[in-house]
Amino acid sequence: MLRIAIQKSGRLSEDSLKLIKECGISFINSSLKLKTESTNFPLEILYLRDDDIPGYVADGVADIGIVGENVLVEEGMQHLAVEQLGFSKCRLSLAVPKGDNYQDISDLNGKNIATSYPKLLQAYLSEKGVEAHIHTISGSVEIAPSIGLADAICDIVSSGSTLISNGLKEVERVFKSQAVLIANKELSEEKRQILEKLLFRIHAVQRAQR
Ligand code: PRT
Ligand code: ZN
Repeated sequence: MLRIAIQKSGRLSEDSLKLIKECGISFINSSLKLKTESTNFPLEILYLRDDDIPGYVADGVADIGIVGENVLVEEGMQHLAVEQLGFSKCRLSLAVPKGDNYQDISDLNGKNIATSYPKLLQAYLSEKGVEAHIHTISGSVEIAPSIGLADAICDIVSSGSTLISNGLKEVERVFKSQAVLIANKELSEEKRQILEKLLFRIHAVQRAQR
């Protein structure tokens, strides 16, 4: 039996479940349960917060998982990645108030930047030779400039409408992300064979969608 961790409820949940179903794997879907077992494939599903998934897979509590690359790389767990899944595409971007006369990244020297992704942001700023003050906050990042907490933000963007409605404009793309399948590094031979079967089916689903 292979154990997969997917997000319990959020932007990855629906497409993660859809992929598993498209692989021909059936299970009883109850939103109240934290664990379900497939009725026709040796797979058990654990429903977790997305942030906890890389750690659980690294520790072997779950064998495999589905998580956004943004969370995976921020947590320093990119070595667990097995396969990009092509959904939940988004980007981590820097944004400033729309009235700012922003020229280039050097404008951020000495500025306060609010983000939930301090490591990804720091790596980007270091690469560009910019020194800024990073304020790590866990949510509602977009309101930080309007309440005087920061001069700029670094947050996940997909359509861009959240930035617009908070009077911000996107000025730099820091990281491109999509959902990724991750796996524990020390799977037993039996589990590795189940993973191979699952990957075979995932590839078939991906081919059919092209
Ligand atoms: O509760 P849990 O911890 O499990 O979930 P969460 O709230 O931390 O994550 P969730 O469900 O919001 O996102 C899960 C993953 O989906 C993220 O880690 C990304 O990989 C991916 N993803 C894709 C997104 C978005 N698109 C997205 N638009 N994650 C967040 N957003 C947010 C963003 O933070 C901003 O507030 O949506 C807003 C921007 O959207 P637009 O369309 O207005 O630009
Ligand atoms: Zn989360």
